Amino acid sequence: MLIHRNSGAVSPRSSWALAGAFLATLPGCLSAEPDDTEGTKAVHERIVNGTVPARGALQGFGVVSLGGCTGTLVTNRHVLTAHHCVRGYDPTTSPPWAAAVAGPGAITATLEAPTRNFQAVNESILEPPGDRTTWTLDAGDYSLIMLDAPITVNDATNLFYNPIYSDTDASLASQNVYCIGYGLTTEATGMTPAGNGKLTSANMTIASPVSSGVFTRNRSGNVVGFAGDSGSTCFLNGSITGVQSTCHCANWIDLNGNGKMDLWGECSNVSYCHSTTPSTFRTAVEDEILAPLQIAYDSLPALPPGTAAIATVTNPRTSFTMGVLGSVTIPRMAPRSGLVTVVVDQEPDRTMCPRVEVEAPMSGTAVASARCLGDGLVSALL
Ligand SMILES: [Ca+2]
Repeated sequence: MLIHRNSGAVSPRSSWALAGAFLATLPGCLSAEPDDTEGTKAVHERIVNGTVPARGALQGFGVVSLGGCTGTLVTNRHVLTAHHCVRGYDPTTSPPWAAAVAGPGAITATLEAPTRNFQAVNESILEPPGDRTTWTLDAGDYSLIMLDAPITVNDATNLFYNPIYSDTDASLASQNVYCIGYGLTTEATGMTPAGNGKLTSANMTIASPVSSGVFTRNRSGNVVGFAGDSGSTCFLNGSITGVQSTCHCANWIDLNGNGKMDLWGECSNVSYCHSTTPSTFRTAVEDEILAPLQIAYDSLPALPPGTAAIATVTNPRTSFTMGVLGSVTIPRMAPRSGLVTVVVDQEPDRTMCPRVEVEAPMSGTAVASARCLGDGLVSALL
């Protein structure tokens, strides 16, 4: 057997200290060089001692597996995850960030539904501002994946939207949140490496205070994030609160006897995890995913200026009423890939206005335009 417990030339205590110095900032993600030692996929962070849901029971949260990391659908075609999940990160190199981001098709997002999985791959990736010399873990460790096709959620391909928490970062302090991730669920024990990754959820508390773009979730009730949960979020009242970046391994077992800690398979105790806060990514993500919405109805025959036609406008993010005769463009309004519907509830007298459905494009403006017809024309056309 090649398995040893706290063995090797280096004493466990000094190894622990050395490891600790590194571990506080180590991400646990697929793209950060999986470790195949002893057949272990040391990887990615995941919830320990959480709840395993029935298959597909959590699909409405839009949490996807990224094959070693976790992501969260913001729309049917956008996945929020950690930056180190889309660009390799190796703390032993300088700079630690890999030269290239994952190319198109390199990352598969998988959503578990009750009877099958839905998948799509990355078409492009939005990275944080900066470059290899300025990017960091923890604060600012986020990316947005644009998928090549929509992922079906609750039987629809264009109705999904996960809002990003809109209040201040500081207001997250002490909040109880609902966390979902695909990370490992068991820590290393005795002769068994950490592993058993699968979709798991848990209620956790955000530590106080929240500042500098980072929040912490401490181990509590023996529940804590772990490798493979990287990129995952926790929900508060249905909103995305953050993106998990790093976890701290407080103790480990030298299962392969090489005198050093091999993440994450040898980690026997995770004490806390860090997430980047909404303020670090909210604007960049919303700029990317929210299309301007132009609504323009005219009429035939032309109606006098000031004639009202009031419509209900609905998209996956919001619903509101507005006058639709004439043309107006509303910035940052329609989730891209999402369905916009315009239903005219109050038509001008003796006029019929059609309902419009349009899918917001992945770039450019979403346009909902139509023509209201006077009743003389309607009967003539019929
Ligand atoms: Ca080892």
